[in-house]
Amino acid sequence: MKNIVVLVSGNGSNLQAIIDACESGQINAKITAVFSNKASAYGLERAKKHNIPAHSLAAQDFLTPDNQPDRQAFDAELMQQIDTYQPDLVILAGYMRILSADFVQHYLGRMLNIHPSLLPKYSGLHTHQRAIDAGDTEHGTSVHFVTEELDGGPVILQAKVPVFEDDDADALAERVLVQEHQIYPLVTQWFIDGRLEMQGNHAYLDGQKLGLHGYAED
Ligand code: NHR
Ligand code: GAR
Repeated sequence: MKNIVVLVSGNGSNLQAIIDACESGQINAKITAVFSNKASAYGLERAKKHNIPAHSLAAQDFLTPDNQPDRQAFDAELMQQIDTYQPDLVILAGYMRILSADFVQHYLGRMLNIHPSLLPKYSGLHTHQRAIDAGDTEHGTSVHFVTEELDGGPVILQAKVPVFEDDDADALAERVLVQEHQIYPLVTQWFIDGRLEMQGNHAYLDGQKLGLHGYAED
C-alpha cells in the first residue's frame, strides 16, 4: 500500500477529510505520519486520534549564528524525519511555512498543496479578504503540485464558490473549506492511483496535459 505524509500548521480539517477518505477506502493508501511546524496545531490531535504518528518541529530551534530563522536547517531536519516514512506522496494541508528550494526539489512531482484561491489569482496570504476587496463575485480553491515558485506550481483541480454581498473573510473561508474537503481527497486518489503526473511545469491526468486552471476548465 502507498504511503502518504501530511504537513499541517493549524486546524487540519483538510487532513481530516483525507484521513476519512483513507479509512473509507476512497483513497487506497495509508497516512503514515503527520508533521507540523506548530506544536499547538489541532491537526496533530486529529492524527493521534487515528493512531497516526504526529510530530512537530519548532522554528525557534533552528537559528543561524546571528539568531535569524534558519530555513535550510529546519527543512533539512524535516526532510530527514519525513524520509524515515518513505512517502510516495507529501501533502501540504494548511502548511503555512515557505519551503526551501532543496526541500521542494527532493519531493518534486510527489508533493501537493491546496491553496484557497482560483490560481493564478491571489497567490500568497489573505486570499479571501483580497477577493472580497477586489469585488470578485467568484472565488475558490486550487490543488496544485508544489514547485519552488510559491503557489506557482501546475494546477490540477479547482472548485469555485460564489461571493455574496455581505460576506466577510470568515464566511467566505468556510464556504471554500467545504469545497476543499471534496476536491483534495479526490486529487489525492488520482495521484495514488497513478493517474496524475507532473512533467516539466505541467500536470497530466491520464496522460492528458491539464490547462492553466487544471481539470474541467470551462
Ligand atoms: N513552498 C514552496 N516552495 N512552494 C509553494 O508553492 C508552497 C510552499 C510552502 C507553502 C502553501 C502556501 C499557500 O497555500 C505553501 C506553498 C505560506 C506562505 C507564507 O507566506 C505563503 C504561501 C503558502 C504558505 N508564509 C510565511 C513564511 O514566512 C509565514 C506566514 C505565517 O506563519 O502566518 O513562511 O498559501
Ligand atoms: C485551507 O483553507 C487551506 O486552503 C489554507 O488554509 C486552510 C487550512 O485549513 N491554506 C493556506 O492558506 C496555505 N497557505 P485546515 O487546517 O482546516 O485544513
